[in-house]
Amino acid sequence: MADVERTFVMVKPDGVQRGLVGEVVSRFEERGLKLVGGTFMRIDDDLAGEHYAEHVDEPFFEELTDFITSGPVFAMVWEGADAVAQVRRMMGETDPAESAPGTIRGDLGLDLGRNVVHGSDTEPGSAEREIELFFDDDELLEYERIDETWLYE
Ligand code: D4T
Repeated sequence: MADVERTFVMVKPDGVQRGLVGEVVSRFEERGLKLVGGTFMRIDDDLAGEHYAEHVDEPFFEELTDFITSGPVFAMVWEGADAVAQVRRMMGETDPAESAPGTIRGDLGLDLGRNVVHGSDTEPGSAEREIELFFDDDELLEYERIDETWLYE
C-alpha cells in the first residue's frame, strides 16, 4: 500500500454558493479518504496572499485573491493512502473546461476562475504548508474509520 498522507482541500466560494459542499465531501468520503479536519470560514486578505504566494507575480493574482475572499469556504484535511495525488486526480485539471468527466471540476465546473475546489499539489511539502496555514495541530483528529479493514488489504 502507498504511504498514508494528509492533504489540504477547500471548497471555494463558488462551490459553497452553488450548494456543492456535500457533493465534494461525499466524493472523498466514498473514495475511502478520511476527514481529519474541517472548518467553515471566510479567508481574509493576509491568508489569501499567503495561500497564493506562488502566484503573486501573475496577472490573475488580484482576481484570484478577490475571488477566494469573496465568500465562505469549507477548508478540510483528508487522510489516506497516496492522498495528495489521489485528490488531485479526483479534482481534474486546473481548468474545468479541460477536465475529464468523472472528475470534480469536469462534472461541476466550466470556467478556470470558478473551479470549485482547491487541493494541495504534489510538490514535497505543499500539503504540510497549506495544512499548517489553515489548521492548528489540535484541530486535526486521529481516529479509525469503521471500514478501514475493508478499504485496505
Ligand atoms: P488551485 O490552487 O485553485 O487548486 O488550482 P491548481 O493548483 O489546480 O492550479 P494553480 O495553482 O495553477 O492555480 C491557482 C488558481 O488560479 C486560477 N487561475 C489559474 C486563473 O484564474 N487563471 C490562470 O491563468 C491560472 C493558471 C485557478 C486556480
